[in-house]
Amino acid sequence: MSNYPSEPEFEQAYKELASTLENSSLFKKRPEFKTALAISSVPERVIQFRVTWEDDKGAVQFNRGYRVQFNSALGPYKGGLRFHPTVNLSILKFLGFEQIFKNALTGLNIGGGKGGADFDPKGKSDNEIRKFCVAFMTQLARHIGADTDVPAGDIGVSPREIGWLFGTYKTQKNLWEGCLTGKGGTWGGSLIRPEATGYGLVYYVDLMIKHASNGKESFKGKRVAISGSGNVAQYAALKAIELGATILSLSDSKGAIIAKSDQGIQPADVQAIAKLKVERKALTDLLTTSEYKDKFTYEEGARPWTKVGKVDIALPSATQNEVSGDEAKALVEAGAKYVAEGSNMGCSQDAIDVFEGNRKEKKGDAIWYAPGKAANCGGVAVSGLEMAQNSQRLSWTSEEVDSKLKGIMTACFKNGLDTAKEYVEPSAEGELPSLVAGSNIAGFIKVAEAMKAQGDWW
Ligand code: NDP
Ligand code: 8G0
Repeated sequence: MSNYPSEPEFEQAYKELASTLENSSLFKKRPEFKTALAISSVPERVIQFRVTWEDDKGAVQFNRGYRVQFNSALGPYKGGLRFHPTVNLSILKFLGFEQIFKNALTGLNIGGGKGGADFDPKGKSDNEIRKFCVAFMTQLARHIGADTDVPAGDIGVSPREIGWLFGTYKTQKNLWEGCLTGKGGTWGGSLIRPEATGYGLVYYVDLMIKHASNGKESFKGKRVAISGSGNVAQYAALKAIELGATILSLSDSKGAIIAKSDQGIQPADVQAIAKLKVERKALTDLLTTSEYKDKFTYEEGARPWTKVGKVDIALPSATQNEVSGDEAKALVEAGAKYVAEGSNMGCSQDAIDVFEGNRKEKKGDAIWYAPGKAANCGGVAVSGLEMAQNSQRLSWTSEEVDSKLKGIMTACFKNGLDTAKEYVEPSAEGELPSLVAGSNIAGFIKVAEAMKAQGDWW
């Protein structure tokens, strides 16, 4: 029976975490953690507000705005803002809930939150988007701050929107402080923040490959299917290409492009797509020229997973539930050995069950699944580094930030691996540890201990 009939996405995220804890030895060793789990599933605070703004015709428009301040045991609430017509409380609660444990896995002092609005930037002018950002922050400003809650971008919120939001906050509060991350590099943003999620994802998968192959293999020569064509997908593609991989696909909400040649999607193609996406256009707009028609086939309304042929690595990087159980089976059939979520809850529970089942059955030769909580934590980690730089009023070089990002991804991978070994009995010798169970347990223990110390449960 459902405890959250009107919040299916939140319920899915909660059950995914709870089931991995329940199927481990955690509650046998620490039965009191059951109370901590129940209490941590209720947000500390949920803020909902009305956003009215003026469109280019001078008419009034309105949207629903939200901020879910889920857990502040480890630090100020931290997590992105999503502007997308599908945004609702269930989606923001699932994102905020995952954010708590992901942020714990970064090893930095950041709590978990998420926010956004059911505003659709598509089909809006720059002027309308700016007006919306001003109206949104006019409401949100009273609830956030550098030591309270530090939002950032997410789907539909790029550095340009962060600029407009930041300017509104600063004007309203008369305060220049690190109240948002993902700011421009010349005015308080961290270098490498735009790249961080995609790069971090690839660094994480590189560690998976090296671990599973005993250091014999790397990204070199691997065939990689990627979904999405926004911030995460673009930088994951660029880093994987740099490490010698071939990118088979990218996609957007209308369909997928599949590379025709063995060379795959090239850096110049990714740059062209990045430019297109700043203009809020669809991938189909790219295919109006003969240059791109010769390079790619277009699969209308489809995700790439069943369209790419033989594949080694799958990186869902668009949105939640973008790999179904059947698509997971198709990926296994197509030879995929690694699946890592760039997107949050990119895989449906059915897909996770397929991957985890295969891992248990096939020991060393299995498909290995990494959850978003671990694999995409590089983005929020560099946001945490941006907060540290803002507090110190100085900026680190790209090399410094990139090297810290690599260190954080390595520690996160090792933490998930070691925690799985400690709390999950393998079904057979030689089985790869469950990164989903290990990462969930490691993140949860850290948060639960801090909550207990602060009197949130006893
Ligand atoms: P962007 O807005 O830059 O890009 C989103 C991409 O996903 C676009 O290609 C978009 O297509 C596609 N997309 C969005 N919604 C849907 C949908 N409902 N169905 C199909 N395709 C969709 O967002 P990001 O790249 O920043 O975020 C992608 C994912 O990664 C999200 O799940 C986000 O939460 C997660 N993430 C992001 C981090 C970051 O630092 N940005 C950090 C960690 C996770 P279209 O262009 O047609 O709209
Ligand atoms: O930097 C952030 O706080 C942020 C922004 C967008 C997404 C995420 C995430 O971890 O999902 C974090």
